[in-house]
Amino acid sequence: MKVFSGIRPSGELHIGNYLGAIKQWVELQEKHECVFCIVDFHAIITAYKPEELQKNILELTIAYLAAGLDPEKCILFVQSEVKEHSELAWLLGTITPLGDLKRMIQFKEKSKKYPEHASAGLLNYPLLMAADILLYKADLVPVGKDQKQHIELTREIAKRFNKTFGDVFILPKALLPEAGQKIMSLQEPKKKMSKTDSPAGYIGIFDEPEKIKEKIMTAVTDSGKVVKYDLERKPGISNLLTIYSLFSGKTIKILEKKFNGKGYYEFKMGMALLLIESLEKFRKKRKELLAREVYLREILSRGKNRAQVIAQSTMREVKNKMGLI
Ligand code: ATP
Ligand code: LTN
Repeated sequence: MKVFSGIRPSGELHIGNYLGAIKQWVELQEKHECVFCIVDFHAIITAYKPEELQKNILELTIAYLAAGLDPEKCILFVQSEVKEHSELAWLLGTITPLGDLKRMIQFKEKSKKYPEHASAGLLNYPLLMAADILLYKADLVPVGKDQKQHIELTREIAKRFNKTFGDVFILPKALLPEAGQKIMSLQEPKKKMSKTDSPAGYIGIFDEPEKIKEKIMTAVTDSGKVVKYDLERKPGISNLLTIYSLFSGKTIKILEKKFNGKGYYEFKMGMALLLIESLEKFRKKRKELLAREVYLREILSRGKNRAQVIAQSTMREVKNKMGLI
């Protein structure tokens, strides 16, 4: 099977990105042909600082490697370095109804949250994402739940292209983890944990122990005392239980039993210790990689060359079918 996925270099990677996406990528690279991208063209559709973008790209490369991606087992590259992505996005835009783009939840939410950035780029974002996936003829796209709708749209676009011009594209499927597909904010447990929200709402995979502890201890819960999974009435505790369970490998039922009769303080302290320990290997690896910029650039350059070969071959087919060459 072929696998493609990407993350925007728009800030620190958090445990939601890890549990929803990267953890699956690390497993998939063992058995499948995987391409993982740093989608910088997707990062510039909302406010960003040009002087920080290159640093964010390198930080995300470090995060990919620290979390376990192996450049010998998968292709790692930066989206804007393979120009076929924007070229295909343009072509796909010519066969995509405007209404399909306007009904995307991410477009609705982000244009409401940042009305000053409700640009054509934001509206067209899913076309670029579809191009990313279709160029590599990916069967599977491992992502968190928030991206499912974009992958369904990608399927529709691929179907429409194949029907109009002849078969080129594979119809991709979203691959969501069984648990952890939507980790919620620690401060607003009814909202998704997000790297562009306030840092108190997320735990960065490289956060220092003190910070992890502080964020967990101040995570919003409820006025009760019982550590019990109840999404409706206890969204904060339920979210913490999900995270605890995924990092410890213990089921939520077992955790409820373990903390039966103990208050939230003890539960949170246990969780802070677990996360500090679980994330330590990431912090350690990051420190090593920070000093190896040349090595990082080499990985991205090799990834770019490998990705380009695939992307150019698909573009030749696409242009041929569309009568462009
Ligand atoms: P931003 O705040 O910039 O929108 P984000 O935190 O939502 O960032 P993305 O770069 O949009 O992160 O997403 C990267 C990957 O992580 C995607 O596959 C996405 O589905 C997944 N993901 C993001 N947030 C979560 C979350 N809270 N829980 C599970 N998966 C998530
Ligand atoms: N839109 C995604 C990032 C993204 C992506 C992709 C994910 C861009 N291109 C291709 C999977 C496949 C997001 O906001 N997380």
